[in-house]
Amino acid sequence: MAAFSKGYDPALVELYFQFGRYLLISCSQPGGQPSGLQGLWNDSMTPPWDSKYTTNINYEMNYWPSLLTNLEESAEPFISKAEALAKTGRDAAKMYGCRGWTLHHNTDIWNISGVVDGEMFGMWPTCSAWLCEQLWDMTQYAGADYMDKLSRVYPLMRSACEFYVDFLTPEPESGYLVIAPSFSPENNPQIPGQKEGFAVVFGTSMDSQMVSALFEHTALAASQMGVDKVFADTLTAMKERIAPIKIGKWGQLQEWFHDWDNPRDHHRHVSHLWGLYPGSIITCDGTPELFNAARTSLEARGDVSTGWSMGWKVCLWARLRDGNRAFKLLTDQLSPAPEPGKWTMSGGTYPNLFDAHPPFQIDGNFGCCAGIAEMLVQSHEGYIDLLPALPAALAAKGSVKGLRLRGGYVLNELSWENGSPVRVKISYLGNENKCPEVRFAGKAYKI
Ligand code: FUC
Repeated sequence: MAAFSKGYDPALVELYFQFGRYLLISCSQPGGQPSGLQGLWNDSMTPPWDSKYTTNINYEMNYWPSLLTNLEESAEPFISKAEALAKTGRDAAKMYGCRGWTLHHNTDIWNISGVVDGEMFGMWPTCSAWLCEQLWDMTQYAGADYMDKLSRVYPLMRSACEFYVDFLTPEPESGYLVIAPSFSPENNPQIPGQKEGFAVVFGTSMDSQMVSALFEHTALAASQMGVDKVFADTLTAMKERIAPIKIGKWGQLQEWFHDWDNPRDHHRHVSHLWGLYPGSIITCDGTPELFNAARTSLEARGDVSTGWSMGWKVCLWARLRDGNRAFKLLTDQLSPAPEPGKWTMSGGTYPNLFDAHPPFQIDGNFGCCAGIAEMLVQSHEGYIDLLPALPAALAAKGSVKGLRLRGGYVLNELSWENGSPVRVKISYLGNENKCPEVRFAGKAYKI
């Protein structure tokens, strides 16, 4: 591993990818608990962050590889915990006088849903939107059993939307609907000239992105299921009034409602880029200006950070179709971590290939695993994009088989030489003879 950054050994990338899959198989089985911060492997009675489920990035990242890398069974504990949280989360919604359910930045094995820890962490009331968006995305990998998968998660999505219908409030000057109070997870605006920091704000970009996406997808799900037409129309109308994603004075995708982003802010959370990844509302084809602004923001945020932050950045640079930068982040993460026991924000990997926050935190393994797959194939823009972010270090020759794709497809085989596909085999998870649109380097192919 110490030599990896000098030699780029593709076999280590393959080992690290398969190790991520192996870890997910090992720590998330149907009938068991979902993967916590240390998977299942916590040996302390006073573990880091109580060995719980931090739900403002870490818990969700643990499941980014589950459908994509063909480990659907591993997602069962994630789905069943969401069903439990949709019950306890009704108490959190009632705390705000709202219907439905929500969740804040942290939960545990008893599925607590209220505000916990300090105000810099706890006052974030939009986690039900993130969990439901991830459940929705999981259904998009289904083939012939799509309606079965959708009908299981739709009630959770609908109930979460009830919370936001009640919780959204008009911002006085613009009239845009915003989430308030809230903040952009664990970050605070560093406004030049403003002495005192503050964290609790309204209308953060992440909140607006996730709630907008949830309204759109829940309305779509309702129409696919032929239910809740009036409620779906309400969601569609309210979505149009939610504060838009904005581009600020230095060309950045704004993290805050106002143009407060500091280009020297290197915070580990990149929450305002949720819509680029794991969301799919900021795309090259669909929203090119936001796509470019997201790159500007990610560039300014910097590279080296905690292990999970670098895992997220591997995925983000892959979505930006910059394979070499994604690989650079992978190299930053696949470098020796400080000795165990140290608490820093420097990421890296321990000799046993476990991710380091530091200390040990398993989410970086899963973020990088998903990111490696994202370099090789993407399916979030309505077509299958082959080798969208293939790093030069892996371009000479390679192959992958068995990745799952949205639309109900399986990439049975993809092999490449000198950066171009030489053999592609795709099948549909059902009896219909469905043929997807397939692209490589921007050109469409019928297969
Ligand atoms: C969030 C992150 C920290 C850490 C903790 C478990 O608070 O900001 O870096 O990963 O979760």
